[in-house]
Amino acid sequence: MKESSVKTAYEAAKERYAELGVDTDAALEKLRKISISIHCWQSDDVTGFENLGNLGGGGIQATGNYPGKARNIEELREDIDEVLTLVAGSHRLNLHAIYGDFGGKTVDRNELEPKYFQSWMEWAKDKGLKLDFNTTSFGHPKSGDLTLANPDAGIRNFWIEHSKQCRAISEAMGKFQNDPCIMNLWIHDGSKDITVNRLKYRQILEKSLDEIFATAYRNMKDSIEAKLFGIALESYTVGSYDFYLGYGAKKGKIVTLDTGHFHLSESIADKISSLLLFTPEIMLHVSRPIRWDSDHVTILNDETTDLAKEIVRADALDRVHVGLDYFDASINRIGAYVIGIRSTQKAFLQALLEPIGQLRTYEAGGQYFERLALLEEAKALPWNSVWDYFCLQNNVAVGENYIAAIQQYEKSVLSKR
Ligand code: RNT
Ligand code: ZN
Repeated sequence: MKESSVKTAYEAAKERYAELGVDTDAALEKLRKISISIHCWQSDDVTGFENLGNLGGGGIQATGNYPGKARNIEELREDIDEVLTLVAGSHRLNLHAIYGDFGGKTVDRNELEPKYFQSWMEWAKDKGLKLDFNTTSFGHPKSGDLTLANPDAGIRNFWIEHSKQCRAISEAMGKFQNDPCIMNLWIHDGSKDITVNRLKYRQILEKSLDEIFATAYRNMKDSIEAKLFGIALESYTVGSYDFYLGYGAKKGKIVTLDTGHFHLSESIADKISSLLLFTPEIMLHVSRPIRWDSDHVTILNDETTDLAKEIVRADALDRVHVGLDYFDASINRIGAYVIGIRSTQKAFLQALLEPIGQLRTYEAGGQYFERLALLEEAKALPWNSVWDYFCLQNNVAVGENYIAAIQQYEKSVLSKR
C-alpha cells in the first residue's frame, strides 16, 4: 500500500470520526501506550528450557508440529526480536519459571533464584521490554492432580517453596526494570472424577496462598488465575473463578481473566466492570477458545472487541493489564504472535474510536433505537484507515505486508532449525 494512500485515507477517516466527536489522533496516542504482555510460550509450545525433561502433568498441551519451534533461549529471543519489528508500541514479555537461563544445569523448581533470570532482565532492558512472570506447576514429576491444594505436605510445600521463589524473582525483575512485574499464579489442581472433598482442597489452597503471599513486596504484583476445568481433571477445579474472585476481593489480589477459562457462552467483557469495583487491578489472558480452552490464536472477533470496549468505556486502561495466552504449534509461530498482538491492538483501537459521547447521550435520553443504530454504524466506520496510519506512524508493516516479512524469516531462520 502506498504511503500517500494511507495518509489520504487517514485524513478522510479523521474527518469522519470528528463528525461524531471522536479525536483519532488522541486515540492513536492512547493505543501506542497500551503495552501488551507477550507470552513467551507461543515460541516453543510451552516446553521451557529446564534440563529436567518434559514430564507431563497439568494438561497444558500445544497441538501441531509446524517446523521452527525455538529450542533454546537464543532462538526464543531471536523470535521475539522478529515479532517486535512487526508490531507497533512498547510491550512486555511474560516469562514462565521454566524459561530460566540455567546454563545446562539441572535446577529443580524449588531451587529457583533471581540469578537464573538475570540475563533475561538485561536482555529485556536492552530491548526496551518489561518483564512479567509466572509460576510453573505443570510438567513436573510432582505436578500430579494436586499441587498447592495437595493434602500431602511434602508435595504441597515443594510448590509453596517454588511459588515463593517465583515471587522473589518477580520482585528482582520489578526492581531491575523499575516497573512492577506481575507474577501470575495458575495451578491445574483438580479431580477427574467426582470428589467428596470440594471444601477440603479449597481450604488447603487458601492456606497455601496465604503462606505464599505472606512476604510483602514493592516491585511485584500478584495475580491469580482461575480455570473452569482441565483435560483429565473435568469434574472439579480447586481454583475455580468463585474461589479466586473471593480470594482476590478479600485479600486485594489481582484476578486474571483468561478468556478461555469460562463457559463458552459467558461474557468475559461483562466481568470487567464488576472486578474493577472489588479487586485492585485486572490481568487479562486474551485467548480464543474453540469449543473448549483450546488456546487458538487471538483474533479480532466480537469477544476481543467487546472486552476492549468494556475496558475503554470504564476508563480503566491504567488498571487492566493486557496479556496474551495461546499456543498454536500448527502454523508459523511468529505469525501466530503477530496476528494475536495486532488483532488485540485493533480491538483496542476500535474501542478507542467508539463515539461514546453520542452513545451515552442517546442512552441518557432513553433513545434506544438511536443508540443501537449508532452502535451498528460504528462497526463499519473507517477504523482500518486509522489502523493503517498507526502502523505507518510507528514504522511497522502496513496491512498484510507483515506476511512477506514472516515468510522471509521462516526461510532464513526458522527452516534452518
Ligand atoms: C492454563 C492457563 C495458564 C497457561 C500459561 C502457560 O490454562 O491459561 O495461564 O496457559 O500459564
Ligand atoms: Zn491463561
